Amino acid sequence: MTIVLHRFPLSHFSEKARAALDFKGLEYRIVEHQPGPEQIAIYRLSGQRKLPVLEHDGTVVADSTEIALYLERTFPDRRRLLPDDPSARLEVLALEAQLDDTLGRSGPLVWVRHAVRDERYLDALGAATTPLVSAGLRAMAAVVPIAEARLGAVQRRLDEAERTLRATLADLCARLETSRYLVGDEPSLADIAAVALVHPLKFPPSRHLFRPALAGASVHSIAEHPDLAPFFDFRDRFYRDHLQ
Ligand SMILES: N[C@@H](CCC(=O)N[C@@H](CS)C(=O)NCC(=O)O)C(=O)O
Repeated sequence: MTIVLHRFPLSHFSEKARAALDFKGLEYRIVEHQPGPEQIAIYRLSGQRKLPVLEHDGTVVADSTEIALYLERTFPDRRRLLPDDPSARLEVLALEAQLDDTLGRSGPLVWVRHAVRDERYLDALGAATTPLVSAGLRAMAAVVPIAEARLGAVQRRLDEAERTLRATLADLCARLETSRYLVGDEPSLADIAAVALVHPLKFPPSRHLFRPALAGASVHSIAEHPDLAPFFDFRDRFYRDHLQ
């Protein structure tokens, strides 16, 4: 049995699929890709251009949710991502879908907005990623603040993404006041989605980071905000307890 995970190094959806593999306790190999012309190979493999993509014994699965559900179906004896109880199961699936939509879509926009203004973070990424990624970030750092200042539509879109992201993380903090995990007292796919989809906002304590030096690098204004500490503390604990 060989499992291969194709990912982009900083991608939060890729991290969600990887976290699901860890949670199930499966062995796997990671193949790193870069956005751009390499995506032709991803298209040839999976019929679409996005990552993550999983290969397992001749089966190819795209999309982080599909990958998690495939692993759950294929390895039912491993630790469960979904509860047996039908109503808890629905709640987990609904929260996971909501997080894909909120953190998944708003995260990259908020990340760009704040990362380009965070010199410490840009330096950490510059030292720990490829020259191409570093140059791309520096180029965005020059362009994004100007686009935001001059184009009302850009500013409105980023404001909306930031409201969504902060409200979602505040909701997750509230959930953690009343239960050990996001849905009840057992970890599930909803937790996997939440902890992984904030990936580049604060790189987790994981041995599968693109570079070990990324661990702990954070976009300060979001990940170190005291109101959001309960969630980011939970996130780091979850990695230590359940992932690698
Ligand atoms: N719904 C997909 C979303 C995957 C996705 O958007 N991946 C991004 C990286 S985080 C990507 O491949 N972007 C490249 C592109 O859109 O060409 C999932 O859950 O896996």
